[in-house]
Amino acid sequence: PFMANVVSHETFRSGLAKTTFIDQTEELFVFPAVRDRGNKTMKYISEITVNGFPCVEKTQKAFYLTPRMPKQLIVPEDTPSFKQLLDTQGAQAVSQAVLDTKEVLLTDTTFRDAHQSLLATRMRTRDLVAIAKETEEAIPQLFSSEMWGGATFDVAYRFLNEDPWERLRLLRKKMPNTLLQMLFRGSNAVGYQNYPDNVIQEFIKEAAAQGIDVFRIFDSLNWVPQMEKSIQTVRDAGKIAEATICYTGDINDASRGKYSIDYYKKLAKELEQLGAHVIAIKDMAGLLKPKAAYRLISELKDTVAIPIHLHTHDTSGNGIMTYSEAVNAGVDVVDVAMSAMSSSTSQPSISSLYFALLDAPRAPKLAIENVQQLNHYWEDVRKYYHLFENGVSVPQTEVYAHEMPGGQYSNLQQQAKAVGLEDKWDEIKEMYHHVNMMFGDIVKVTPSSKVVGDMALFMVQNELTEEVIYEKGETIDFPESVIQFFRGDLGQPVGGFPERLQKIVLKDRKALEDRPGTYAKAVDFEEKTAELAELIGYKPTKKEVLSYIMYPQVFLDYRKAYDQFADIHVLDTPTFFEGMRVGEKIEVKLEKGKVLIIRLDEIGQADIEGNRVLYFNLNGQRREIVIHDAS
Ligand code: 3PY
Ligand code: ZN
Repeated sequence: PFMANVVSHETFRSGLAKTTFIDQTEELFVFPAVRDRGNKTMKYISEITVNGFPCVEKTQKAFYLTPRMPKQLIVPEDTPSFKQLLDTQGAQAVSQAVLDTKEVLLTDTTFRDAHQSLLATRMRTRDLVAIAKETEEAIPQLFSSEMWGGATFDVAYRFLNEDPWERLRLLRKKMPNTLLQMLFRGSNAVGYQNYPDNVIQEFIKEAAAQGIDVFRIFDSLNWVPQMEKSIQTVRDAGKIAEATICYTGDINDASRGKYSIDYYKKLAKELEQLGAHVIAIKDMAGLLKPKAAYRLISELKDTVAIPIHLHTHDTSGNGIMTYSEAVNAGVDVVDVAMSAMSSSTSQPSISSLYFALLDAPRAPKLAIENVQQLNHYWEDVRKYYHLFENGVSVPQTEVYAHEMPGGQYSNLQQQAKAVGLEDKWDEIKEMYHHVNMMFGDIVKVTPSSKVVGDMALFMVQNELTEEVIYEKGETIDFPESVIQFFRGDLGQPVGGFPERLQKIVLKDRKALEDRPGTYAKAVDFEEKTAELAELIGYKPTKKEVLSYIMYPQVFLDYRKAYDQFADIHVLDTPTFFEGMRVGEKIEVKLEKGKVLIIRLDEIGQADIEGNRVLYFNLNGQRREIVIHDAS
């Protein structure tokens, strides 16, 4: 391609080329494939520059510092690696090693739940990968890094135009000695609905093969039959099955009798008997108060012989105190995040916990100087994501009343805004609590939390009260998610459905009483592969087929965007979210030795149809891109 570029170049053909022609003519080095990618990249940049990033208000692009990287990390003395232990001796050995560790162990959620709960899950792979190796070097004592699953899977495709499997591959490569952990929604996998058993099984097998070591498996109603198959599949794959109890209510509040200490003990025992290697307590809303934590952990430690891993959210501001009590009671592992990505709706801060437990018998082993250096990176990178901040920056103890999960708070706020109910937010939170009670006081976490949220929004929007629902329910069309819930599509809630309301919602539809998975027809993977190949024009990988089965339209839209814009995951984050300023120059490294140097020179006036021309300079050549201005 180089010679072709030379002989076809205007200057060369005109005979005016000097001996410096090759050295000084940058475009000779722009080859067709790169040129095509250059055009696609500029097209994306133009779209964002003119119309802004989807779902957020368009703003002037801010100026950012280059994130500070750790300068000099202290190399900790020989630290046993749980990852090596898993690979050489298996999950059982890890479980035993955790029990044998005197200090409390830590899971770092910065790569998953922290940004899901603070920044609408929008953290890009690029910003995770850039600090992954340093994270492993700085804190090799971690039990695990939670970096995949939950909402990150669909959000990567849906809003970031990137492939979540690629995130896993890259992080696996950068963190070979750390247990990588994912959040898995039992029969809902990484989706919002029930999938056939063979889809659940194939997904787990593939995730394990691609590098996931620890599977935190939960069910959104704490219904054990929905977790059984997943636990077994993880065990069969030789990985760590962390079976989960979602915590709701308050064990020390006698008026919430449904979720008593005995309820949780019985559940823990059942999960242990199903073969869990670890029990997770998932306090997704941050409702576990300090004294209750002491009691819950003490009694669970007496009930089961496997490690207990506690997860909370710091919404109330009491997270560190809850952990401190849990550590005193013997909890084995707790979830924390880098300070700059911690607190409020996220996990408590790793650094705060370190100092809170300093000199305590079970203080975690950490080189705190290393942690603080990593934190500088996060202080700077978080600024890139200011468009997605949820506005909660101070403790909110009203979470004890509404019980909304950390990850749902900002989502529901967005949903409310979208239907013009922004100013009714306080009412919606109250209604959320009220709906929970109407539903019989259920466990609220994805996707059951979404059902409660949808119903609360529906009632506020239509000015419905509980009384009206009981009186006129026959004539009301309830939201689809509410109908599905009462039909048993998500499984059975603790203590069953409230019958009267169920009848009103379902009208003459029939409800399931057993596991939806027993009725779901197995997916024919060969057929799906052929179907997808037809749609995308090449033979998809197993990973792509799984993504397509779980999110057909989202996956196809992602492929379409990929064809249009190529791999825009290589763009720096400020440009990805905010486009370019006139006069700005950026560098885009496509791969080794292939760099696009892009300068935006001018944005033309919109023509009568609303189209604008953006004038770029790409590696020394003038380029124009036409974009429709949707404003
Ligand atoms: C998820 O399922 O994504 C959650 O984080 C639930 O807390
Ligand atoms: Zn969480």
